[in-house]
Amino acid sequence: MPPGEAPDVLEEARTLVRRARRVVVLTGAGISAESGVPTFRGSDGLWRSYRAEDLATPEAFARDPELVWAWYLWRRKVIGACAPNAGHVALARFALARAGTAVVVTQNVDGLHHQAALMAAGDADPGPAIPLEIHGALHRDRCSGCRRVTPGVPASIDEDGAGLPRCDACGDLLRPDVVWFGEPLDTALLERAFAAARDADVCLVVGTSALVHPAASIPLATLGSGGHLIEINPEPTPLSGRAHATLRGASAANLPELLRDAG
Ligand code: BV8
Ligand code: ZN
Repeated sequence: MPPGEAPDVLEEARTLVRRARRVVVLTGAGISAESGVPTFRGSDGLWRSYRAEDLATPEAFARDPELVWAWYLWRRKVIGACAPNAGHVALARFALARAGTAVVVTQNVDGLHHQAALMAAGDADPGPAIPLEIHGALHRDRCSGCRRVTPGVPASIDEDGAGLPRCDACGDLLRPDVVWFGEPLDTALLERAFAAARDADVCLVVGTSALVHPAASIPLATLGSGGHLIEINPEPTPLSGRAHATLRGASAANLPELLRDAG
């Protein structure tokens, strides 16, 4: 029994998942915490005393592209040394076993769900476990001008003083291929996420403070269509009051327990 779990709540949550025809999962930075990726609003989330909301904006990039690129290259370096944890792998195995009736939606840009899907699938098709990355992906760059998407420049680029990375096609500044505050999310991806949530009998919310919208509204779509909400988080969130079962603990221990033989 993972720490912080009462047997009846875990059993109740396991029953909800086993009985669910369709499941949607929404994850946030907390699912990657045990892989060593700093969260956004936890004590480890600061970088040079800046908050994500200060740097992850078009205004910050226009004002000081060097500072914003330094933050992203630091994150690219940190995340490059991180691997999926037992929570990512359990979720990927579950999504593969459910073969299309379990949809993973993530706010994370660290790519660890995608890596876990490839690990869990082996030679099989990882498709059912590939997440909807609604806030983009840190390991890709996008051109500020022509929007061309390319593999991310190496995190070491700032060490050779090459200056700001520019687009080979049009010469405009590159930026990380992520969604900044004040920017719209990809509408097709977002609609797929909300459609999965509306269809789901269970929404599993893992490791998010549920403060960032529109992502934090995705679980409400499951509730709105009569589904159940299960939350895994050591701390309470604005969604906790709507949860039918709350596993008040870390996801790397709780997810494998919750999803054991639930595929
Ligand atoms: C938009 C990519 C419109 C970049 C990110 C007022 C009210 C409501 C909304 C708004 C508002 N004012 C402004 C808004 C809109 C704004 C918003 O929501 N702001 C918030 C701060 C109030 N949203 C936007 O701007 C969005 N766009 O609305 O556009 C529009 C439409 C048309 C035209 C123009 C505009 C864009 C939002 C996307 C921002 N980009 N990331 C990057 O990564 O650099 S958001 C960023 O926060 C990350 O994606 C992150 O995932 C996300 C949410 O944070 P969490 O994942 O929840 O992480 P956090 O650290 O907060 O929490 C971690 C949790 O894990 C904690 O609860 C902790 O207890 C738990 N935990 C810790 N350890 C563990 C654990 N859990 C389990 N196991 C553990 N071991
Ligand atoms: Zn370009």
